[in-house]
Order: sequence, then C-alpha cells, then structure tokens
Amino acid sequence: MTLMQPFKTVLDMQTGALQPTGPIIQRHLSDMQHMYLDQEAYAQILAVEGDRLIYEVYQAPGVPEVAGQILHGTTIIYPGCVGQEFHMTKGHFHAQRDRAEVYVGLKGEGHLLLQTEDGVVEDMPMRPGTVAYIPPLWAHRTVNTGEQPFSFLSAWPGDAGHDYGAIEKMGFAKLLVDQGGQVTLVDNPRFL
Ligand code: S6P
Ligand code: ZN
Repeated sequence: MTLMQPFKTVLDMQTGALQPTGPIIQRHLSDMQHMYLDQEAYAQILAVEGDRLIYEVYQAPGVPEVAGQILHGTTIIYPGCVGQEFHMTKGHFHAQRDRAEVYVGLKGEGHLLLQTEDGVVEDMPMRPGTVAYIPPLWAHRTVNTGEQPFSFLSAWPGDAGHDYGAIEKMGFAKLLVDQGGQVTLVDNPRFL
C-alpha cells in the first residue's frame, strides 16, 4: 500500500454537507422508478411537480476504494412521500457481502431498514446521536420519516462495493408509510 496524507473534512451540522467533498451524488424521483409502491402517485408527481430531489450523498474525497481504506460520507434525505411511502434511499447490499458499515444520525428523524438475503427485516429508528451498526450480509436502506431533512454519517470498508441489482429486483419486504400521521411498518405486497 502506498503512503497517503492524513486529511480532514468539515461536516456542516445544519445541512449535513461535507467540505471539501468528492463528487456529490443526487438521486431524483426518476432514478427510483420501480422502487416506490404507488406507481400512480409516482407518475402524478413527475407530471405535476417535476423530478423532485429525494436525497444527496457527499463522499470524503480521495480515499481509494481498496481494502484497508475507510470510505465515509454523509447522506441527506429530503422530507416527503410518494403516495403514503416516505422518501428513502435505493438501498443496497455490499458487493462483498461480508463488509459491515456504521451510520451515525446527525439531524432529523428517520429509520434504517435492514434485510437479509432471506427477506428478514429489522427496523431501526434513527435520531441525532444514534450509532447504528450494519453487520456483514445485511442490505440497508434509510427512510426520512420526519418533516425536516434527515442526515447521517456513514463509514464503510474501501473494498465493500455496492450491489443495487438485488434490491431493485426483490425490493424490501417491509415499507415505511404514513398512515394518518403515524409512521407505520407494513408488508410490501410486491416483495418477491
Ligand atoms: C454506502 C452507504 C451510504 C449510501 C447512501 C445512499 O455503503 O451505505 O453512503 O450509499 O446512504 O444510499 P444508496 O442505497 O443509494 O447507496
Ligand atoms: Zn452501504
């Protein structure tokens, strides 16, 4: 391994932005076409309001994606729903399934949904200060269940990689929905 210089970034605790940052990933509604259950609501939002920004990811710059390194960054999920379903990330397994991750809640209110290959789901509410451990072999998705932006810090192994395909195909077995103002975990009728 070649020697690299230590460095730091500054986290804006109000917005969740990192400075300096690597490329910022923005995911809009159209990036998540088949992920929300209510396809009518999805089409209606696109037609009436346009392609809304669902979440952004800032990643600390210059960390090589290799074993031994620790990639890290922040995610900000903006508040809102598609139908009854709260705004969420796409969700993924790590391509190397035996790589773990740590999330630290920064601002706002959300949930971390975890799921095994067999479809077993864990639902973990997250607030500022929550330190969540995502063990190897669990897919993970975060959901903004509050009325403000929900942000968190993540750190994961440099060689973890991301596998989105499995979740795009199978979805999550449970959904977080707004039922009359109550955050409710329900079965996903489309779960394969
Ligand atoms: C990376 C880590 C997070 C997510 C981010 C967006 O391993 O879990 O940085 O990438 O929260 O979620 P997703 O599912 O779109 O990558
Ligand atoms: Zn991850």
